[in-house]
Amino acid sequence: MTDPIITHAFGTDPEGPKRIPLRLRPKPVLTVEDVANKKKGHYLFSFGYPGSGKTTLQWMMMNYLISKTKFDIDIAIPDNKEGPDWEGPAIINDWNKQWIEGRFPERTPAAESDIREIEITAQTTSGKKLDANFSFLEVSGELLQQVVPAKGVMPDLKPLLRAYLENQRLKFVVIFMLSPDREENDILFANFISYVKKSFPGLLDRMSIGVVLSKPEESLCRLREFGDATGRTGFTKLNTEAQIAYLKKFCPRTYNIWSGWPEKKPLLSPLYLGEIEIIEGEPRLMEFDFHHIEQIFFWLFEQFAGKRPGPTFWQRFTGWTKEWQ
Ligand SMILES: Nc1nc2c(ncn2[C@@H]2O[C@H](COP(=O)(O)OP(=O)(O)OP(=O)(O)O)[C@@H](O)[C@H]2O)c(=O)[nH]1
Ligand SMILES: [Mg+2]
Repeated sequence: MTDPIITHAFGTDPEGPKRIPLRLRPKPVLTVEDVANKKKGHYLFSFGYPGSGKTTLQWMMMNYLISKTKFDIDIAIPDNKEGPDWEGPAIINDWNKQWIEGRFPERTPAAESDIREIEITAQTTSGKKLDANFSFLEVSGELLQQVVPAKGVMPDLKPLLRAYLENQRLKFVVIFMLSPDREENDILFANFISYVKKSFPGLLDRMSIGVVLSKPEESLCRLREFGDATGRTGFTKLNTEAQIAYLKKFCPRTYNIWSGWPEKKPLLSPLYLGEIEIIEGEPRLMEFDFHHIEQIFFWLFEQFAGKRPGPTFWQRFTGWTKEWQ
């Protein structure tokens, strides 16, 4: 197959159009039009300040899906306006290489044109036969914090992000990434909900929410240091009681949003990744732990597919559930 001729990449050429090698062509970029034309889709939208662990959640989830064999995954190569978009598989390959070395993924670049979408189909390989199709976005927290109004500054989101939220055929699972190093988390999350209510009527009905406590070791230290709303400090682990105490103390408006959500079970979970060591000033994941990410993924899967992965009736009946514990 010959390369198509591209004329616009390096300006006009008086001698006629040139062939441009694949590696020098402009990257296909997701456009507002692409997003507005989407006919359907389930989106995981991780939401939080820069550095709150949004990419880390998605990186951990993808490496869990790749490393464990409970799911067979397919990464989509969508046909966008500019041609086939290979960015999804390229990002996952990078994350997989970083995973092998225990390195965390890089911070997401902050321009609107840096927003990326990755679409996955995950099929169970054992237990109940289920599959889920969903996408997630790689967006910098710099762009998300624009939903907070200030004196003389209206809340806003970039047109590409608005295009997702405006498309009534799409459904969302929003995960609030609650990192212990930002006091203003509550302001960000509560203002996001106000912004959605005001700007996208009906969207909350197409949305599920979850709260993930990233960096759980530091979160527990913070709860022990400052105490819960009643002054209690003697928490020894970040169990459900401690997570709720943490939310009530440090994110009271988010707690009310979470506890009043008109859905049976909005997620609340810490995300412990495993053993982290600082090597030459850089954090490295030396030993990984998939327990939390697996529970988070099962919950996500249930939001997307309507059913939770697990053993079949017969496997439960005969006690053959080891793989799912
Ligand atoms: N100790 C610890 N560090 C973590 C954990 N999760 C993330 N980090 C660190 O936090 C850094 C930032 O995390 P990211 O996932 O890139 O944050 P982000 O929300 O995607 O940030 P932006 O893309 O800038 O919006 C990582 O590179 C890690 O160094 C965790 O569970 N424990
Ligand atoms: Mg990021």
